[in-house]
Amino acid sequence: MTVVGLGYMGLPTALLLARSGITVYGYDIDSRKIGLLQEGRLPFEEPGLQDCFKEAKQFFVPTEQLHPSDAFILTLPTPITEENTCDNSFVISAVKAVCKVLKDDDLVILESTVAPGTTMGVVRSLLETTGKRFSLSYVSEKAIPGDTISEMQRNHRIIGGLNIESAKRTKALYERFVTGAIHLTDCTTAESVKLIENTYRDVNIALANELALRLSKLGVNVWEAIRLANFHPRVHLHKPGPGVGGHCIAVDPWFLVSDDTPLICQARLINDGMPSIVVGMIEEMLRDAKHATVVLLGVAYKGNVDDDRESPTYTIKGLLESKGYRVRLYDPLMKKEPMRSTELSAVTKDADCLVLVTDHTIFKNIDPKKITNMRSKNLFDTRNMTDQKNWEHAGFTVRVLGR
Ligand code: SAJ
Repeated sequence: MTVVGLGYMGLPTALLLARSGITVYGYDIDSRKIGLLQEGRLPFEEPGLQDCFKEAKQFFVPTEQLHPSDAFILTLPTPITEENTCDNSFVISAVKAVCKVLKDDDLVILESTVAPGTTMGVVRSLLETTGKRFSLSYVSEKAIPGDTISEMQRNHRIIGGLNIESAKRTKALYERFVTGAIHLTDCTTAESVKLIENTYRDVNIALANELALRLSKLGVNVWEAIRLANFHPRVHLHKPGPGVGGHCIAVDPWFLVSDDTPLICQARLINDGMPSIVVGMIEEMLRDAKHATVVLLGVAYKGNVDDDRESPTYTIKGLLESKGYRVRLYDPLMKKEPMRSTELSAVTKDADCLVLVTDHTIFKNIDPKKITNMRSKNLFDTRNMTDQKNWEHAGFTVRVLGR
C-alpha cells in the first residue's frame, strides 16, 4: 500500500502501518524529505516516532515515484484560502496522480481535513474518470501534536465509506495499529465529525475568552470561576488565552462556516481578536515607557511543543511592532537557531515587559529574582501560569489575562 504525503500525520500513519508488517510505500513530492528518510533520518521530531521508524524499517519504502498499490491513504495538507475556504488543490493533484496508477478494486482513503462532501464529490468524480472499480473512504486523524503516535493508536476512529464494503476494507487496514474503537459511517458524516471536534473546542475557547474579558471587569478571577464551574458534572469549559494557534482549531471551523453558522463564525472572530486585545493590555501596562522593548515568552502555538504554526505570538509581535515597540522572542523549546540557544538574560536586558504567551511548563520555573537586567519590571501573563506574589516580591508589576 502507499501513503501519499508524509507530513505530521502521513508519516506516523505510514510507519505504524509498516510496523504492523505490511509493505508501505511512503510517497512525497518533497525530494529533500524523501532523501532524509532514505538516509534513515526523520524530517521532524515527535515523541516515539524515532522508535517507530526503526521498528518499521524493513517494511517502509520512502519514494518519489508513485507505484501501483492495492490501497492509497491520502494525507495532504488542505490550507485555508484568502476567502477562508478549504484549498483542495494538493488533494486534487494527489488524486490525479493516483488515477494514473489505479487498478480495478483498489482502495482510496482520504485523511485530509476537508469541507463536508469533498470525498463523495471531488474525489469520487476524479476516480470515476479512470473507468476502474474502486473502494473509497474518508478517515479523519485525531492525533494531537506532541502525542501523535500514542493518540493515533488509542483514539477512536470514525471511518466513512462510499459503501459498506469500502468501510469494512478500511477498517481492516486501520485495525492493524488502532487499538481504540472503530466506528463506521458514510463519508460526509465522517468529514463533518472531524470539523465538529475542532469547532467544539474553538467555540468553547471563545466562550472562555469572552468570559475572561467580561468577568475580569467585574473583579472576578475567571480562572478560578472556570475551575469551580468545571466541578459541575456536565460542564467542561476550556481556558482563555492569547488566541488560538496551530493548524487545526484556528482553521477547521472555517470549513463549516456559512450564512447559517453565525456562532461558529463569531467564535473564530473572538479567538482571532485575542492577540489584539492582549496588545491593548500590554499598551496599558507600558503607558509611561517610551520606545519600550517587549519580550514574548513562547513562540510555539501551545505549551510543550516546538510547533509555531499559526502561533498567536507572531500576530502579537506584528501588532506591537506596528505600534513602534521593539519585540524580542524567547522559546528554548524551538529547534530553530538562534531561538534554541538564546539565554533568557540576553532577551531581558533593558527590556520593559515580559509577556507570557505560550504555556510551556518550563516557564513556571523562571525565578523572577534572577531577572535583574530589565529597564522596567512588568509581567503580563496570558495563561495564568505564574505565581503573582512571587513575581511581585521580586519587584514586578504583574497583570494576568482574565483577572
Ligand atoms: N487553547 C486555548 N485554551 C484551551 C485549549 C487550547 O486557548 O483551553 C489554544 C492553545 O493554546 C492552542 C490552540 O488553542 O493555541 C489549539 O490547541 P489544542 O491543543 O486545542 O489543539 P491542536 O490544534 O494542537 O490539536 C487539535 C486537537 N483537536 C481536539 O482536541 C478536538 C487534535 O486532537 C486534532 O487532531 C488536531 O486539532 C487536528 O489535527 O485537527
